[in-house]
This record gives sequence, structure tokens and C-alpha cells, in this order.
Amino acid sequence: MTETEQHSIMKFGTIAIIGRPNVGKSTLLNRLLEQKIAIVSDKPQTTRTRILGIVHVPGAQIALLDTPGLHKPQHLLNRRMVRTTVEVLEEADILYVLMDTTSSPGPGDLLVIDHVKGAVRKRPRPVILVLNKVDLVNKLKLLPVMEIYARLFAWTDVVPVSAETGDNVDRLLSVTVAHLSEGDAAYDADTVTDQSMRTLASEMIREKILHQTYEEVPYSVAVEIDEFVEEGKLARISATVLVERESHKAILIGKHGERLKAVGTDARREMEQIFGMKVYLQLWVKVREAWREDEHALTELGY
Ligand SMILES: Nc1nc2c(ncn2[C@@H]2O[C@H](COP(=O)(O)OP(=O)(O)OP(=O)(O)O)[C@@H](O)[C@H]2O)c(=O)[nH]1
Ligand SMILES: [Mg+2]
Repeated sequence: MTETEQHSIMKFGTIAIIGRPNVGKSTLLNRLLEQKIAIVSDKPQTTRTRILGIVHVPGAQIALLDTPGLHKPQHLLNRRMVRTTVEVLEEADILYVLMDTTSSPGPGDLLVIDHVKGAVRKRPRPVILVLNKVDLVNKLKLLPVMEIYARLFAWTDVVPVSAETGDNVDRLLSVTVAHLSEGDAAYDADTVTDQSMRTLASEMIREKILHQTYEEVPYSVAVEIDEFVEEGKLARISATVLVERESHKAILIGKHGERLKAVGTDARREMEQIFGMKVYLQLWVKVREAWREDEHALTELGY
């Protein structure tokens, strides 16, 4: 062991990724990890749970916590989602507050800032404003946008990024490492996430449904894995897709079962790539009325 290695100090910290729905929190998590562990879609309220991803850099370990977008909840499911986010917000060492640079701060963003103010009042911490989706805005517009945000909160740092292209995320990482405290690494060097293969499988199915359905359907969907059996290099997966209405079931299945088949094919392909195994996937669709208001169903589904 060399002198420097012997005296090298490990840094560790937990980071909450906070923002209104659809600003790109999960895209950023995947980008920072350089692999996909969180599903992404153009529909708001994609993420429903806390998702841990661990970034390992020389001398530091960063535990990122992706969260459901903060919003005004209308169902019990949404109340639980917001509660999850508030818990993460309270416990994390550093906060990333994500905003979508393509629009001016609106009521949804102000709600986020209110939550952040409350959390920081209880326990002061570095709060990094991450202005996302800069690939979609003219660089000349960035400075005026930054000035608008500067008036809303005393940010510790402001880092414009594109989670989609990866532009400037290395800078976000270096700013983050600078704020980490000394501490022992909490995870093994090869641990990347706390998501089980079962959870990843169910989320990938849900993501493909979000990509292929519209209006009420994406919100009325939950996926339960009934069976996940590994046989050497093959995974046999059977899953039930819950929807709230017969009409949603008809839409999801599609004419001659075409939509469900497309969902299954897309999900299977991605699982095969991510798990590095051959996947045999069976999907069933079941109506479970008002599961989003059902305490018991929500707990069973892991929400
Ligand atoms: N152009 C562009 N699109 C982005 C960027 N980051 C995210 N997106 C897109 O924005 C949409 C929402 O991304 P998500 O990562 O699911 O957003 P989220 O904040 O996790 O959303 P919720 O889970 O619903 O709270 C998706 O269509 C992404 O592809 C970016 O930097 N640039
Ligand atoms: Mg998300």
C-alpha cells in the first residue's frame, strides 16, 4: 500500500433527488449511474417509490435517492408517494432540486421549493439547484433563467445539465463530492441499487405500458410479479397487470391482443438486455377497482 492510499479519506453521503413530476429525476439517476435502474416516461408520476442508486467514484460513495415527483395528491397512492418523497427529503445529507429549464418556475416548482425550505429549516444542508433539459434551450436564455431561480432560494450551487445527453453531469458530480463529509462507505464496491430483479421486472413492464397508453390508463396500472424463476440462463416470469376498469383492460389488451403483445415484447427485450438472461414472459390483465385507494392493495404492491 502506498502512502497516499494509506491516508486516503473516504467520503460518503446520501442525496435526495427532488422535483415536480416529469422534470427528469429518474433520467438523471440513470445517467449518473451509467445504467438504467429507474423507469422513465413522458407521463408525470412515473416513479412511485424511493429508488436507491450508488455512484462509486475514487475516494467517495454517493447514495442517490430518486423520489416520486412532489404534487398535490388526489388518491391514497399519491399521498403515499408524496410521503415517501418527504421522508427522503428529511433524511438526505444533500438535496438536488431538479427544475425543467424549458419552462419558467410554476406553482408545482414553488410547491417543491416550499418543501425544501421546510426541510432545510429543520436541518440546514447543501441544496443544489439542477437546471435540467438544457439541451432544449438556447444557451443565451440560461443566464436569465438562472437569475429567476436565484430569487426564489439561496441555492448552495446551481448546475445546468442535460440528463438526457449527459451534458455537464460530470460537473454535478464534482460539485457533489466537494460537499460530501468524511465517512465510511456504506455499500460494497459492486452494489449499484437496492432494486431486486423482481422489482426491476415489474417496473420495466409498467414502463412499456406507460409508453403505449394515454390519458387515465397509465395512472390506473400496477404490475405484480406472480412468478420469477431462474433456470440457469433463463428467467420465467409471470406478471399480472392491474387496472381499475374494464375499459382500461380493453385498451391495454388492444385489438386482437396487439397492444399487450407489444408491451410484452418490449419488456422482455429490455429484461434480457439488463439481466443478461433469456426471458420467458407471460402477462395477465386483471381489473381491481379503485386499487389506488386501497390501503391493503397498496401495501401488497410495495407502495
Ligand atoms: N430533452 C430532454 N428530455 C429529458 C431530459 N431529462 C429527462 N427528459 C425527458 O423528460 C421526461 C420525464 O423524465 P423522467 O426522468 O421520467 O422524469 P421524473 O422527474 O423522474 O418524473 P416522475 O417520476 O414522474 O416524477 C422523459 O420523457 C425524459 O426522456 C433532458 O435532459 N433533456
Ligand atoms: Mg421518475
